[in-house]
Amino acid sequence: MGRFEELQKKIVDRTAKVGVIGLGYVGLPLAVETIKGGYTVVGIDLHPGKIDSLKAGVSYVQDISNETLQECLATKRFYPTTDYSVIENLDAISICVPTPLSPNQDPDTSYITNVVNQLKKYMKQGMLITLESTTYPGTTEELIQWELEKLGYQAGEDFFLCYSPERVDPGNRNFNTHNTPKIIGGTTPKCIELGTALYGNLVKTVVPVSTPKVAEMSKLLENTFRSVNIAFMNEMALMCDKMGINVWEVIKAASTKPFGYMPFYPGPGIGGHCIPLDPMYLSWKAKGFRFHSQFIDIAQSINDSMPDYVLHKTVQVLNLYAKSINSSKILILGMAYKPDVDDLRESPGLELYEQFKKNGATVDYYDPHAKHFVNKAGQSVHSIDYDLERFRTYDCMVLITNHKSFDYQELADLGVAVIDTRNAFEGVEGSHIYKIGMAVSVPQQKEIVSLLA
Ligand code: SAJ
Repeated sequence: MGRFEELQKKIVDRTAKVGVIGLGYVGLPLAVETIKGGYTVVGIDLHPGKIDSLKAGVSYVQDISNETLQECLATKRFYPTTDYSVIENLDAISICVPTPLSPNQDPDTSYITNVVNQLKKYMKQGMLITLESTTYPGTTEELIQWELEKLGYQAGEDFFLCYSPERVDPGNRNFNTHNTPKIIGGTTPKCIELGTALYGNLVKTVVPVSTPKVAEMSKLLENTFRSVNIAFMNEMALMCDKMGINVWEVIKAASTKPFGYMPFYPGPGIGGHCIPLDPMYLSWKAKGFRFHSQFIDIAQSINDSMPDYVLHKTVQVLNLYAKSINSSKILILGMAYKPDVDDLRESPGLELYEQFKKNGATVDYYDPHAKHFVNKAGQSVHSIDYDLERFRTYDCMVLITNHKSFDYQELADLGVAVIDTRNAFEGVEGSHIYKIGMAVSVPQQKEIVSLLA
């Protein structure tokens, strides 16, 4: 029996031992689905703390409950470890490690390369290797296939290689690893057949495509699509502000179109582990082909400029009350990068915190999910408590993240000037509520007096 047939049989009869490398918000849910699929799973992660937590049945991933984790441990088919040498006993591995950007916005594929170096030491012939980390088209071929073939192995014969982009949306209550269609591209038809067979036992729908590059590019298309459309809405907000039109009402009206339109919304900028980063992977790789993606570059510059616009809007509003940002007290409401998550990565709120401070304001924040962060000065900054009497003492409140748990009427009733960057206060009355994408007109002198009253 050849290597292909042997692995195919192990996938069908569930005797294949599967490794998941990288146990974060992508890898841990994938490990859980693989265990539910009937396989023995070895979870490998660099961080001993994560492994200890998993062994103790305590989840650190928002979408995996302790109960689910403990059920996995109870099957006696889940082995968390920091030891890469277990790879030599595995039949398949999925690589779910981070792909961040370097300080100068270039792809940082060092996590993938580190895994490949371990594979070179421990991989056994006949195994299926699937990369899931979001990355530029060509990564699977250049950083995995070519590296392993230097050892004399042949992809599609001595090992089988696929790329299957993660589509995990943390906090999404409707879509999860199991029910989100999974694209998978393989180096050869046999690779695709084995990848499709394994993932077909883990998730509801598998979408085979011809090559890893097609799969890599499809993921970047998905997220660049979002970045460009969000940037367009941000530009519409800037335009409507200049033209004295309410961008939120405009978007609401356009959203009534039942076809040929898809709503996106302006905001204080874009955060998270995907949208700010993924398009940079694509534009970086395209430049190597002397192709400069104007959409990606323009979208990045518009999205990155939004914190400056929110700062300007805050200065405008304080000015209405004859206040200077310097020595004002500002409260940021919501610091996480999107509603109802505790993730602060790339959150525009962090940039605004720094800008408000740089302009002499005293800045605090309240976020029931994202409890603390380390600012640029290296100081640990903690969310203040939900204390309405204390909230009244601020000169303005800047709503950055529209968590569902906020009581917007209660906050509006404080009478403190609000700069709303998400239209979170929609339907809440109050002349002291100002929104991005809407002009702030300085009232006539007598009106200022009443504002100050
Ligand atoms: N944002 C806007 N306006 C919008 C939508 C988002 O300003 O209209 C901002 C958000 O506040 C956030 C950033 O953009 O700061 C990214 O938001 P996101 O909704 O794209 O959330 P992410 O980063 O968690 O994106 C993930 C992605 N999932 C994967 O990459 C697997 C993305 O592909 C999903 O489409 C997205 O979740 C989703 O639909 O929620």
